[in-house]
Amino acid sequence: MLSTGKRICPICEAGCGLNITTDGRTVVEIRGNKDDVFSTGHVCPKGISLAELDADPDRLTRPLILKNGKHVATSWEEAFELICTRLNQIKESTGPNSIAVYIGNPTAHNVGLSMGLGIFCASLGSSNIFSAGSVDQLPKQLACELMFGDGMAVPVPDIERCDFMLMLGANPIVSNGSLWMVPKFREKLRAFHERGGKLVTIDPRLSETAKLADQHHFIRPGTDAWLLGAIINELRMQGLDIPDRYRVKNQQTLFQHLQSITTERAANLTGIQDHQIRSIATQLSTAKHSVVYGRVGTTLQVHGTLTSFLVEIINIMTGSLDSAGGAMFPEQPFALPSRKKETPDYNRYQSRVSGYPEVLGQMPTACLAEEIETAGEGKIRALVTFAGNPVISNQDSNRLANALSSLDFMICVDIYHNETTRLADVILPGTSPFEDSHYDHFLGAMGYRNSARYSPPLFENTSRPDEWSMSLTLAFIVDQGTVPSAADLDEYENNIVASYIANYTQDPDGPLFNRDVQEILGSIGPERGVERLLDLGIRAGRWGDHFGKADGFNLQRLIETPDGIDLGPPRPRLNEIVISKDQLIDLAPAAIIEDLDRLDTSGVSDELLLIGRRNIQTNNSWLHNLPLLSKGSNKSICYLELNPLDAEKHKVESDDWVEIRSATGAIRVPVKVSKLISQGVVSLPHGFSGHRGANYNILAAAARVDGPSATAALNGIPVTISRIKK
Ligand SMILES: Nc1nc2c(c(=O)[nH]1)N[C@H]1C(S)=C(S)[C@@H](COP(=O)(O)OP(=O)(O)OC[C@H]3O[C@@H](n4cnc5c(=O)[nH]c(N)nc54)[C@H](O)[C@@H]3O)O[C@H]1N2
Ligand SMILES: Nc1nc2c(c(=O)[nH]1)N[C@H]1C(S)=C(S)[C@@H](COP(=O)(O)OP(=O)(O)OC[C@H]3O[C@@H](n4cnc5c(=O)[nH]c(N)nc54)[C@H](O)[C@@H]3O)O[C@H]1N2
Ligand code: SF4
Ligand SMILES: [Mo]
Repeated sequence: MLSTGKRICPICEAGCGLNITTDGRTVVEIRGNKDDVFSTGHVCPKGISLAELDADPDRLTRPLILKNGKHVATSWEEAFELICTRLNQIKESTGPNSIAVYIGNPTAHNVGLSMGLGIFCASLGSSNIFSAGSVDQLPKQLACELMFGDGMAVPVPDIERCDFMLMLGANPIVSNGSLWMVPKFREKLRAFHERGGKLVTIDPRLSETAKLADQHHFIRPGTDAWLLGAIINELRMQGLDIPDRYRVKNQQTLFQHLQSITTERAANLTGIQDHQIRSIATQLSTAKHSVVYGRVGTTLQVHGTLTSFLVEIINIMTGSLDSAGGAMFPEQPFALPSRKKETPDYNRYQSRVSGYPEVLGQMPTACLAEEIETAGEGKIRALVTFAGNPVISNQDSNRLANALSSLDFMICVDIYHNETTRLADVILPGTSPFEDSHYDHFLGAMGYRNSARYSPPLFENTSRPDEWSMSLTLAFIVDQGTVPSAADLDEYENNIVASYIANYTQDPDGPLFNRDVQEILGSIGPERGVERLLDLGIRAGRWGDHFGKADGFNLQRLIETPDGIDLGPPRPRLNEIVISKDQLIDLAPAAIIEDLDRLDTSGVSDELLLIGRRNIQTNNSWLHNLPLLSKGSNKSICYLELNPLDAEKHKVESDDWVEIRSATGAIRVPVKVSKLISQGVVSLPHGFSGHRGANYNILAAAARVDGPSATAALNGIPVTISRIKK
């Protein structure tokens, strides 16, 4: 018998609400849910393909352990016993830092796994916590940490009210937004244009989004900080300064260090002419509501943190930061206790070999391989990955794969056998997305609009632990040294929930200050699971019932409104955002000024530079196996785009094969000659390997990083190409 259910798609940041038709345990059809208050019917091929993911016989359903060089299925008990023995041996003999953790991208869309692994990391107490953030957005978060004191406070364009947008290194038509939940971007852009809005894009490639822009400027990869610096100086010459309403410090220091960035020098380095730079500045200063937005092209490059920082400096100068139609700080119903702190979560400790700084409690993946390879106290001997595929997604892949193969013990929590998990001693399978719940606890505060949405599991999962309980079991194992019984795990979860409640009741600025922990513990529901923490955070949030207020939200209210509740456009709230001790926005943190000074010494290069791109049918390194998404040959996605002038120079034509060589390695791919890519730049998607395509990250040197955050500079890699016989 057919029935229907609703579920938020967990793949990307659009967060589409889906209508799902099921027949028993089988998904029959998936469509965009038009009634979803946030996504209003948006869906893409990846969302539709979740039916195939759910039914995929290759998706792992039983734990696997390595026996005589082969992965064989085993029971959960045996898998946990093995993990308990080995992890605790390593922890006791060489300490918690010899066990590293790698947190992959899908954890951001999986609330049970994400909160559970957080508890695991806290129990483990290792300083070697890595994540896909250092091959993605950490520079933006660090910029916000240094500026506002909160790396979780990332402003997003208020697209429904702005009328001028400068977009650098982002392609939301394909990516559906990033650090910005913006489903139906195409329609929103149309409405923006109908209101008279103007979009200017800055990208070395005429991307799918750039094609819809009012103006597009090709830029030499990695030079965005020059462009932004010059725009800031132009804005000053046009009479703009830091508006009085922003409470800031170190303004003069910033402007002094920016002085040497003249528009002429910036034009020379970026390839954008000086009159065009002036025109961008004029459009920014004269627009009623302007906003500057940058993504992967601005973070995964040599000046990722500086560039991200300068984006917000412009938003401040134009008065856009925190005002309607500008760069706003959205909110979500789920709230954490306030996070006031003495100093930024930055550089509190350093990596052992290269001395890279900690960023928001994490080490950069740039040092993962060397920390495994280098002998001595603190050497990484074991790794636990959660929903990540670092062998494909991280830099210097071949070296990293070798390093991972040399580990004493490796556990992967994943739903597939792939380039990373095949190296594991134990693989613990997650559930199908339809067997777990969904709440955007991380991205919910980056929506184009505020909303409250939650999806319960569509199907009951009876055959194995959900990822919250699995992570909690791992936490118990490293905490207590034994595998928990069901009763142990219940008690452990109760204690954890009670300690979370205590964090809220001890927060003098929060609504639960001084309330009774046990009383709250007794009234949050349901009985078990990550839902208890969700209920707690929602009830303690801005719209919450604060355990007593009539009409306030709790989780149950969200369950009863499966299409979500619209909570309106974001409101100005900078006073809540700036949590640095002096409550001033820091315009010149030392790490930024140092990188600004480094910028000054870089020169023009005429090397061929490699950059990445995304495709609507793919999502990083996974989903390629699903029939719906792998229609057509892989060659149709994983090819090198080359400008006609470069093609002529290298004597290659479309469909020829080339070897791309960098300082670290070489890969072979087919070519497509295209005017979409600027001269001197080539573009290739990441996430491929084997028969599906070549792995981009074999070409990325581990040491090529953004200065302040040591995030991988995966874009702008100098390469050479030569035609080969296929
Ligand atoms: N050259 C280049 N490299 C890049 C990028 C680039 O632009 N250029 N982009 C970077 C970016 S932005 C990112 S975010 C990273 C991504 O880097 P990673 O997070 O390391 O890699 P993914 O390819 O997202 O792999 C996700 C893994 O999670 C598993 N998985 C999916 N859903 C679940 C689940 O619900 N539970 C569990 N347990 N496992 C699950 C999948 O099987 C897959 O193995 O790649 C980065 N790498
Ligand atoms: N279809 C699909 N959607 C996805 C993903 C996917 O793999 N496939 N991945 C998801 C993830 S994990 C993320 S983080 C987001 C990323 O979301 P986006 O950042 O919007 O996506 P990208 O397509 O990587 O866009 C980066 C752009 O930067 C440009 N670029 C490269 N180098 C430079 C540079 O030096 N300067 C400038 N100005 N531009 C540069 C590239 O040409 C590209 O157009 O997408 C998410 N959505
Ligand atoms: S755009 Fe596609 S992948 Fe992203 S949330 Fe929507 S349906 Fe899922
Ligand atoms: Mo990402």
